[in-house]
Amino acid sequence: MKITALAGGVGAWKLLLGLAGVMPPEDITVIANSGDDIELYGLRICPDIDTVTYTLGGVINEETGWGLKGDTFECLAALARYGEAPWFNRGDRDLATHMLRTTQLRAGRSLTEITDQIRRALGVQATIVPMTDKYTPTRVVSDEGARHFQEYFVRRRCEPRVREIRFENIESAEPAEGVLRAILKSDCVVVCPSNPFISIGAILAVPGIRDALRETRAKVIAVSPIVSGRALKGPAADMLRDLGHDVSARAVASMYRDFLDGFILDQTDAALEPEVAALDLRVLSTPTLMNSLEDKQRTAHSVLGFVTEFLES
Ligand code: FO1
Repeated sequence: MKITALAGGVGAWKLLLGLAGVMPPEDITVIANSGDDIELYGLRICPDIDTVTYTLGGVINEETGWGLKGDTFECLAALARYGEAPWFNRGDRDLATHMLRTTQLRAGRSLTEITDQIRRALGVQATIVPMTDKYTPTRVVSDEGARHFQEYFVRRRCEPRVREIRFENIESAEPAEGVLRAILKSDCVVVCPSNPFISIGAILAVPGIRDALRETRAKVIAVSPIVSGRALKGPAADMLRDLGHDVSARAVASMYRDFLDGFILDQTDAALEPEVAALDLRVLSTPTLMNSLEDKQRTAHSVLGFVTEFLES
């Protein structure tokens, strides 16, 4: 079975690790959000691409969900000695990724090519593609003005109330090479339990991607990023509230319903099944909290079981 996963943020890496452990990883294509990308000290940083790559390469820092396991921060300490106050903590080995990427971009290579080179170097068998090769940084508009997403997320710890989310230059962006084919040719598309506005929203905003999701013969299913009215990590719940949605898994299912075939709720939200089914979606409630590797693989098995049932019906 060929699976394409839409992934971004800290919600996705656990499910991806689970899937790569219960199916041939070479049958997985990950379309990674690149809206979180930022340029600092002249270097292009692609947090969600790196989180997916590091996760599937077995080198992710599992405590934080970003950066490299066991990395050091000597470069940041050296900058601080010069009076700098870096608020975005890049590890020393993580910097190597940013340096290689920036040099290759300047030499005219695409983000897609560079992402592929890095994942192969880390022994990742799954295919990883950015949603687009264009730099389309996400900006969060609050009463503090329009700030880069990372300023909102890291520097301001998601405190400002969100008024609007903008994806810079997204109108002229095109899906990266292989993105539409992955959506149209796979058996199943899994929307990972990522932030529906920031991570998944950015991917859906790339012209052509949402249409492909509506058109594909693949079964499209999403795993809820909201469990019992809360986001497990990150600002998804705050954003649902700030942007006028009710803070529930049903609200997320409703946001995706134009391209979704099925929705997976956490077992604690089983009571929402009728409301989600009323959106003309197939629905499954199952444990989706993923802490141990067994949890991750158990949830991945449930996703595959749900999809298989779908494909056979
Ligand atoms: N998140 C933080 O909360 N604090 C950081 O200092 C930080 C640094 C960082 C460096 C590289 C990287 O790839 C990710 C990093 N992140 C950090 C996480 C990042 O903000 C998130 O992974 C996503 O952008 C959220 O989806």
